[in-house]
Amino acid sequence: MTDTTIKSVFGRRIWDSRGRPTVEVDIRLGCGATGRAIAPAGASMGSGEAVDLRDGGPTFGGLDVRRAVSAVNDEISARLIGLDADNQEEVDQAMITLDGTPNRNRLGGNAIVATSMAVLQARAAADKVPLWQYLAQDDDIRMPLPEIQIFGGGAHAAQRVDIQDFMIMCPGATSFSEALDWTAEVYRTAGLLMKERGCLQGVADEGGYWPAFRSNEEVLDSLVISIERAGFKPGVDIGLSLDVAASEFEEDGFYTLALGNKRYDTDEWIEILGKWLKTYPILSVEDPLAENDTEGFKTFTRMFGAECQVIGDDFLVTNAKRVTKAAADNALTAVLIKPNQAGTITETHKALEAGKSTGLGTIVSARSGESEDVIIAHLATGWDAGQLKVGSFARSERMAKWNECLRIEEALGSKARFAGRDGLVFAENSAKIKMGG
Ligand code: 2PG
Ligand code: MG
Repeated sequence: MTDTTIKSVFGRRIWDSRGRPTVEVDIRLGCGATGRAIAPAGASMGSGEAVDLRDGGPTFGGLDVRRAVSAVNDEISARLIGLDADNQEEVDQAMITLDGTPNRNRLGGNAIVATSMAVLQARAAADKVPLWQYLAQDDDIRMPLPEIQIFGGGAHAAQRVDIQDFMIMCPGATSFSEALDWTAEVYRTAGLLMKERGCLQGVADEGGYWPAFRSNEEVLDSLVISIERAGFKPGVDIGLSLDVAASEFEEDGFYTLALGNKRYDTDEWIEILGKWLKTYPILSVEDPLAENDTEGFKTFTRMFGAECQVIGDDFLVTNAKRVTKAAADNALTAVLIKPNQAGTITETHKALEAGKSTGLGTIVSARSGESEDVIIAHLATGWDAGQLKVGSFARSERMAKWNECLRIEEALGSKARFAGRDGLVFAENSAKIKMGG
């Protein structure tokens, strides 16, 4: 019998993709297997998320994580040594109880999620198989439909435009690798377009082009032009996907656009989104309304849920109870799954299962602050999420995940099925979902 007892837990401070401190954890098991994981970090965050423990004070803008690293090396290590990594739920529950707060602010969401992910990695390593394979066991799995950012915005680009992520999806592709090929052409073409217009100003936090535009609509137009110029049919081969991240510009029930300098109530804002849905081939919209605007979510889904996938991110914060409730309310059609929002692997998996069992689409997602850690590529495939959101098609913290998926697709060989358009979940069986077919 393989000895999967946790023998050592070690935390260190390293640096994330924004040059900010973050927590890395190494786990070693009795059999000698090891696992490593790095905590990601968000910029636009839901108020119900597990929170990172940051040191405050003058260094690194108050973002240092020395206390979180100490929590790993002292309290968490003492509690976990001797537990069996085979029982992930017991390990995660031990950390939740030890922390004792509803939002992990004592030991730190960053300390706990990195430890939880590292334990899972070590457990898979004990079986000498890649993580995706350990998670899938004998289940049928699919390569996820990727959602890839072309232009950044919102909190990731100093609010230059209001919408946070302008992305594409390639449900018309026949494989994961073909979807990446198509995206590479669109991303390259978008760069050329920006250069031609004299507005190529580098990239935003997730590698998408910096949005030096005059309006949200101008970004949408540029996205469609880039798809066409790259040789694809918008709305047939490739569709658009938006993360509105509306909590970032909502206050007291009003949505205020920085560029238009205008304020809208929920119904007026939904009307604007509706116009965009009519004008552009949009397949998916994340957080169209603010996290506390449940009625707005319901109205939006009732009006447009059959035309586009409606994803909850800040609204659901990868919380199984919220997912189940929102599904029962018909407030959306899909849920974003981020391990560091939930806090542990066990809670993340429960949120994903809550989504699947209530018929929602599931999208495993990176954060805007990332690293070389590729665990989400394994979770998206091994748990058969159907969709994966990583950021753009540039910068190694993003490409590492896409490239890991290519290796998984290769390892699956002839068994590699692409989720493609089936990964997307609309409110009803809509015509749009047939695009590319
Ligand atoms: C999101 C993510 C990724 P952040 O809102 O979905 O785009 O951003 O990590 O800043 O929350
Ligand atoms: Mg989001």
